Amino acid sequence: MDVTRAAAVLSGNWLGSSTVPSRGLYPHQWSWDSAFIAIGLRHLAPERARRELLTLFSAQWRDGRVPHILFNPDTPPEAYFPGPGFWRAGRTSGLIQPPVHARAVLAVHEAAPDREFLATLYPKLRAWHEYLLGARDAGGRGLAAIVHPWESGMDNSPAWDGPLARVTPSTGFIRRDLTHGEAADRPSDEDYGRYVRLAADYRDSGYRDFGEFAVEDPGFNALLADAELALAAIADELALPAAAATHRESAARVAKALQETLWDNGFFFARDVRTGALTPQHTCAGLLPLLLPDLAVAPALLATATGPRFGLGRVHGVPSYDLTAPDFDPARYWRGPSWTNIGWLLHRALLAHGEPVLATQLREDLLTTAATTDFAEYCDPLTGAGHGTREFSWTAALAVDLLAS
Ligand code: 2M8
Repeated sequence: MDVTRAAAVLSGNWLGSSTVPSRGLYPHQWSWDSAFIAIGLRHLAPERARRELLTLFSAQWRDGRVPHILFNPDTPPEAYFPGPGFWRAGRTSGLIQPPVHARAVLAVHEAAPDREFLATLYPKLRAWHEYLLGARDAGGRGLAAIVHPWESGMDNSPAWDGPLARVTPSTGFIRRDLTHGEAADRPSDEDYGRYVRLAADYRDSGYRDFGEFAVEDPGFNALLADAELALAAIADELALPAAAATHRESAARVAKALQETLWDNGFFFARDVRTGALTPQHTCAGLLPLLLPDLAVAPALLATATGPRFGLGRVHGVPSYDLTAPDFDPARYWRGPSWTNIGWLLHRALLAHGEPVLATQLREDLLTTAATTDFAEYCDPLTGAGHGTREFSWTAALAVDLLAS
């Protein structure tokens, strides 16, 4: 893959102080996208990588949450729904996304050391994690709960079908995503109606209450434990050894809660906090605890990753959903296709668990697919065909990072 093409995608999507995931479908700044984008940008333009993250954290709420969208004031309000008017939260939405930011901040610093950048972001990252481990512990199990499928980053995952079934879909709004995306690649109208209903109810509660949807997601919480480890490394860099120890203890607590409460029969499943039951679907979120270096069940989880359900090493990328499930769909949003960010995370996880051959194979495949699909948002794991929008920022950014690794 040619790094200049990936760099051109990132420059084309740069707005001056942040990067849009894509010019058409996602014309604002998204939280976890920005973290992945910074991880790539650090090799091309560290100043832009730092700016990307500083801009996002300039929108952090007083309660510590980092909003999932920071709206660009120059983008017309009708370009994306639900836009700023819907959320009634100033320039942001009121939801969150997975906490991959500490890992990104550390990575940016490692590529281009800047103590001031670390010192500025450390307290903000701490407040962010404290919000997740405090206000979001809906189940009292030491895990953060998400209150909307969009908070998982895996919006349309089949794991949300059960909890979402309780939600009455909203009607009477205009979807903007279908202007840019194929209907067969995107969530159904009914699911979209449920997303809008949940977001409106949460907004009307003042962004405080746990409503009909409250879920402990293994992907979100594995990323939180990984983020606490990154924060520990940041605290070490800042010569704060006591704080570093606290972050390591916190990472260990989340990892323990994951293992004790979401691991069942060889896999990590999401828990529906309302019913207390685990959701039965095998999704790629259940593979993310492999990021944790001391994971006792790593051999069993690796066996599932390379077995028939995810076919790691025999398919393109990491399928977002169980290849053997009757409702596996290779093209529809988070219900089967492979996404570069999940592949990039699994690449790291494979290296951490002594699987360098599989990691190299995955890396080669991610780079080839990024190039052949014009940096597609996601791809068919069986054929490698691109789906969703093209010139997608995190596909380009993470390809840059894989090239440099
Ligand atoms: C997708 O989510 C947004 C809502 O946040 C959407 O569908 O409009 C997801 O793939 C999410 O993970 C991603 O951050 C976002 C922007 O790329 O798009």
